[in-house]
Amino acid sequence: MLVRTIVVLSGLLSVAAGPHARLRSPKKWAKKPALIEVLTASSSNSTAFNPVAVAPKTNIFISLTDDEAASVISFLHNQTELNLTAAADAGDWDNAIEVVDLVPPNKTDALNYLDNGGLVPGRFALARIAFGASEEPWLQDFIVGPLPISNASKYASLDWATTSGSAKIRNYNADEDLITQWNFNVTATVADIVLDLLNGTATGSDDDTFDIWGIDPLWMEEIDGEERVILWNTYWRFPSGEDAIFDGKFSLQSPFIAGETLLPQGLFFKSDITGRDPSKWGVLGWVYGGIFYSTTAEFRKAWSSPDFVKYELNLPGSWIGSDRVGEPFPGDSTAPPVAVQPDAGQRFSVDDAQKYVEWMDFSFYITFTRDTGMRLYDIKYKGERIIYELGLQEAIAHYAGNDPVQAGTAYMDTFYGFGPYAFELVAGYDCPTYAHFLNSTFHAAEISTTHRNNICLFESDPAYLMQRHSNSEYLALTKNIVFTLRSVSTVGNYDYNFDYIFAMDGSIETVVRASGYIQSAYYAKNNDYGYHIHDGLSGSMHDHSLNWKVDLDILGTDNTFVKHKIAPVNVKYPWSNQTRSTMQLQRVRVENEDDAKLSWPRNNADMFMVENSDKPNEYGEPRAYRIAPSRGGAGMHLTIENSPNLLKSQGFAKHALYITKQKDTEPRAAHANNDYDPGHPLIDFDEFFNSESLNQTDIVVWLNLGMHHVPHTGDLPNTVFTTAQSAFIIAPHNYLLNDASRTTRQMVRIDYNSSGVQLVKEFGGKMPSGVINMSTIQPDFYDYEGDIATRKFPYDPLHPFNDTESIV
Ligand SMILES: *[C@@H]1O[C@H](CO)[C@@H](O)[C@H](O)[C@H]1NC(C)=O
Ligand SMILES: *[C@@H]1O[C@H](CO)[C@@H](O)[C@H](O)[C@H]1NC(C)=O
Ligand SMILES: *[C@@H]1O[C@H](CO)[C@@H](O)[C@H](O)[C@H]1NC(C)=O
Ligand SMILES: *[C@@H]1O[C@H](CO)[C@@H](O)[C@H](O)[C@H]1NC(C)=O
Ligand SMILES: *[C@@H]1O[C@H](CO)[C@@H](O)[C@H](O)[C@H]1NC(C)=O
Ligand SMILES: *[C@@H]1O[C@H](CO)[C@@H](O)[C@H](O)[C@H]1NC(C)=O
Ligand SMILES: *[C@@H]1O[C@H](CO)[C@@H](O)[C@H](O)[C@H]1NC(C)=O
Ligand SMILES: *[C@@H]1O[C@H](CO)[C@@H](O)[C@H](O)[C@H]1NC(C)=O
Ligand SMILES: *[C@@H]1O[C@H](CO)[C@@H](O)[C@H](O)[C@H]1NC(C)=O
Ligand SMILES: *[C@@H]1O[C@H](CO)[C@@H](O)[C@H](O)[C@H]1NC(C)=O
Ligand SMILES: *[C@@H]1O[C@H](CO)[C@@H](O)[C@H](O)[C@H]1NC(C)=O
Ligand SMILES: *[C@@H]1O[C@H](CO)[C@@H](O)[C@H](O)[C@H]1NC(C)=O
Ligand SMILES: [Cu+2]
Repeated sequence: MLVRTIVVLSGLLSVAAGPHARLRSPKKWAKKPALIEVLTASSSNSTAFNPVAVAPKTNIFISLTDDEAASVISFLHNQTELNLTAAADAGDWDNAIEVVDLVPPNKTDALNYLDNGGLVPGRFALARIAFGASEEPWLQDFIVGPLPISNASKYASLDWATTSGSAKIRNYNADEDLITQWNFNVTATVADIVLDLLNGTATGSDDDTFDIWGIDPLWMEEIDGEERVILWNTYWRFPSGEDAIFDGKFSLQSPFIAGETLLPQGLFFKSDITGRDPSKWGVLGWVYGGIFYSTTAEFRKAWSSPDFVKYELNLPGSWIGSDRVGEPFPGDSTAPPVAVQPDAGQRFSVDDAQKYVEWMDFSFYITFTRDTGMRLYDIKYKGERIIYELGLQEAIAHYAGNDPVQAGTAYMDTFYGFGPYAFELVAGYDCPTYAHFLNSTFHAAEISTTHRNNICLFESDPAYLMQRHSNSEYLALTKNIVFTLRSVSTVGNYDYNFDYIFAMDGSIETVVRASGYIQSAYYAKNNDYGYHIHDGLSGSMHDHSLNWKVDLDILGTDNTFVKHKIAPVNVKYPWSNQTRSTMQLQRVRVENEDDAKLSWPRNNADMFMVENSDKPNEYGEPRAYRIAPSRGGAGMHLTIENSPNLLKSQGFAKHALYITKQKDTEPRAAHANNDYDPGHPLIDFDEFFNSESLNQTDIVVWLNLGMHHVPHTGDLPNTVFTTAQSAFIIAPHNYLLNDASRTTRQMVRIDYNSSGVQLVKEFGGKMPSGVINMSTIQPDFYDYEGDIATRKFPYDPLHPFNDTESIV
């Protein structure tokens, strides 16, 4: 018998030292087994695995390097007709580069390179420029290239990647500094009222009590036959300051405290900010306690009257900080179970420079964009591409409320970007200490910012098996070791955790979870829009709707989306005279874009497949990948029908999923600049639908994850990931002839009879061995370094300008 040194850890890595099968005949079972034979199919070889991969092909999707970004910025500054000002010096009335990113290669060119030995596709940059030097300011996307910049490089408006036909979008929000000034001019007119009602000040000085901000996107309203740009603002209390002392016992984590979005104060004002001349702007009214006052004078008069109703204050306190409070849980003072990587050897390989990854039968390329953060390309399984592109498109958070700010809020978060906020992850918390980390870079405001360690890759044991079976003679057990790719973006108040989880059965799960602070509402008269969750506070109800592009390619690009329906039917059989109520499997092909806006069926009665109808398996069933909801509100979509806030920018958020024909001109379901003018978006997803055939052609699935979020007291101080998560899975379906996880060595068969275990069959899976020094796997939180930022214009790589603050 083999003698092993077994390290028994609690939790994820516990190694059974003896049989733990359920006891069928306890007395006999208790006997010592006569013979234990340990078979290993072949001795495992830990030195043979190389954790460093070499990408078989250049990562043609990889983000621009710092040098590429610098050369694009320099090139654009040389184009005198763009009249650019260096971003660091630019004001509202200048033209300046906002973002530089990659324009991914067209798919046909990419496939020609990846599959047919064709040329590396030309590399092109996206440049997003804000044109402020105009009475009618706008933003515009340009394509610049080919890279590297040479005399052959050109720039052109990136019109073909829009549905509007023009990469220009009006900016009605160009004068942010003036708007801030305007807000304080307005708040000055009611300073005495605010001191009385809210016990604080908003003057623009450092010791202010209140922050002033409001709706997003801006609202358009026809007034006297003219379209006006409307901004509703409200007062938010800064969480720091004297109020932070609560009961003389707790103090907030000042000055690092967050949580302003838990401190709405219930006073709102409406401004007309049309045009660039603030002398033409105006205050169009106030709201307090659900009552609208159309002028400041009217509001003041009401406030002075004795019957004016004042509502309870919403003040900070220990309830806002996320530090530990309360009696400790019993047993919680000892270290919890922890996962470790035995043999100090990771079982996947990474090409760090090319951001190429191989794990078991999977391989893929990673990229990172300013708008959407981490993305995956060319996901192959057993050497065959199954997904060309997988990544987030947009994340809507659509609020509702009795007040004009909550009713006016419908964030489209790519406007802020998932890239800028995908900060460094914390080993030991965000990811296991043994995870492999990657850096990512984005280029905004002519600064290249590298987030160190903001993507992690790791294997883990989810602590439930992939397979098991037992009878009175044996048990067969297979471990479920999964591989996760993770990144987290803290966009304002929310922290979005994105996971792509690969499993040995050939499935890939896409998971999004949200934590962080809710954006809440003042409680007064808000009962129909959320729960009363604290003094003066309502948990403002809202919908999260996050859209993914899933460009599946099953055995080539000619694919069809087929609904496999579990259908109730009445059948009369030749062997019976009675008609029976029963069910059947029905296949319904989605052959046209007209039929391609889908919802998850009632009772889960449809299984959705992406199949290659021309590539059946040996039993004649088309080989397919199934796409299915796997956690939480997968397939949920906006509750609000035809949102007046989002207008033509919400086409992808009305159904569970959509299928369209793949087109280079339709690379994205949404555009980060749609938020500037949602009624006239650059990309209106509805325009993708033009009755095109989807039969055995290159199709793209656009799928929504999200949740209807009605925050309750358990969302204070922060929403927890456990209930705020949503996921879909793709899994092989008649794709292989068996379950692919049978390939893993991490399985065991235990044969037994009433005398005890007679045979243990292993399959080359290695037991963890040796001794673990726990101190070597303790995270060092002082390693947390934050970002590296380098200014690109003027560009001096030898004397970098460093800035650790985040860039919007
Ligand atoms: C172990 O790896 C070495 C080096 O790659 C190889 O020569 C040897 O055959 C392997 N042994 C087994 C049992 O796989
Ligand atoms: C832009 O012009 C400057 C000055 O003429 C030159 O040094 C630089 O190489 C140019 N940049 C590019 C990318 O052409
Ligand atoms: C160029 O931009 C500046 C502001 O940066 C502006 O004053 C000037 O009028 C612009 N020139 C042209 C030709 O548009
Ligand atoms: C990519 O496709 C678009 C739309 O067909 C086309 O206008 C553009 O020129 C293509 N880009 C390249 C680099 O070929
Ligand atoms: C552009 O062309 C000029 C003239 O032919 C040449 O001197 C220069 O080196 C070229 N620049 C680049 C970046 O290729
Ligand atoms: C704010 O008020 C000051 C002083 O009256 C005035 O000079 C300034 O133009 C105002 N700003 C805006 C944006 O209304
Ligand atoms: C108002 O604020 C002052 C100072 O900021 C504080 O001392 C006082 O207790 C507050 N009053 C109320 C009713 O909260
Ligand atoms: C990430 O960046 C740090 C700091 O520049 C560097 O030391 C490290 O090697 C990078 N990591 C990878 C995986 O490239
Ligand atoms: C159906 O009913 C007919 C008439 O009663 C009878 O002849 C026949 O055998 C029945 N068929 C079966 C399958 O029971
Ligand atoms: C759809 O494709 C299938 C498989 O290639 C083919 O049999 C069928 O005729 C096509 N349907 C139409 C309407 O073209
Ligand atoms: C259990 O199996 C072993 C090996 O086949 C056999 O020798 C033994 O008699 C069996 N015990 C019983 C109780 O059947
Ligand atoms: C910026 O960071 C680099 C690399 O860490 C360092 O060498 C340099 O001195 C820093 N520059 C400034 C201005 O802080
Ligand atoms: Cu939420």
